[in-house]
Amino acid sequence: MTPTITAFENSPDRGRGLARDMAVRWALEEVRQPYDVRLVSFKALKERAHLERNPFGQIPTYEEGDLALFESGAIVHHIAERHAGLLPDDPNARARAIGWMFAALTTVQEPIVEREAFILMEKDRSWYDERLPLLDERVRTRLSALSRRLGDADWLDGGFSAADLLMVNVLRRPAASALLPDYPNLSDYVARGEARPAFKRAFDAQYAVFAAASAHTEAKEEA
Ligand code: GTB
Repeated sequence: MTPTITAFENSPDRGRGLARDMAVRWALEEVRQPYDVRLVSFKALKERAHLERNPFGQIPTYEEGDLALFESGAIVHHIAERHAGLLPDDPNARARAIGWMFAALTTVQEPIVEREAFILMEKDRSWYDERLPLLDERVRTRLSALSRRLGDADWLDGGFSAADLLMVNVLRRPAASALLPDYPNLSDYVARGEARPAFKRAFDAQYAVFAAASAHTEAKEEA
């Protein structure tokens, strides 16, 4: 059965593949599972039909037969459980990979999202210049530890897994990528993830949505 995911009809990231449908698209592409996409407007996110899919009124969601899921991490985990290739078979290695999935979405992502929200919402505040270095430092604490652990390995724990997929996705967020040049092995790690054919297919698919929406807007403006 072909799953259906949701994504922004008009993503504010302008086709940069930063919204969280990207992780789900990437996972589906890694396992070569075709999927349909239901594009949702900001207004529709908060309407009943979508709130039944996700009570928080967010994308991405995932529907497959009787199953409806929300939370990108849970969706990627589900895809990884159902298909070969995204989690190791060895039980201990699998448990560690799942641990790294949580680490990406909690320990590493939290300070990154905090920095991002601060830049977005408090740029004009008097305390901005004083507080930003503190938030930078919190992100750096995580990036330093991650960089030390990764060392010169290609991936977090053996072969590429759903954990790398989520971690690369987190490191691609602007608030992390701005600091990444100080961690060359992490920059290389992200580049390795982005070089995967499945990543490229996922990126192109989400970019096509942005390109179509832009063409539509331009045509309306010219009319
Ligand atoms: N924990 C949830 C998950 O991982 O699935 C978080 C989902 C989430 O944050 N969804 C966002 C959303 O639907 C879109 S991705 N927001 C609408 C709302 O809350 O009303 C977050 C996002 C949005 C935009 C960019 N960007 O423009 O760069 C990046 C990330």
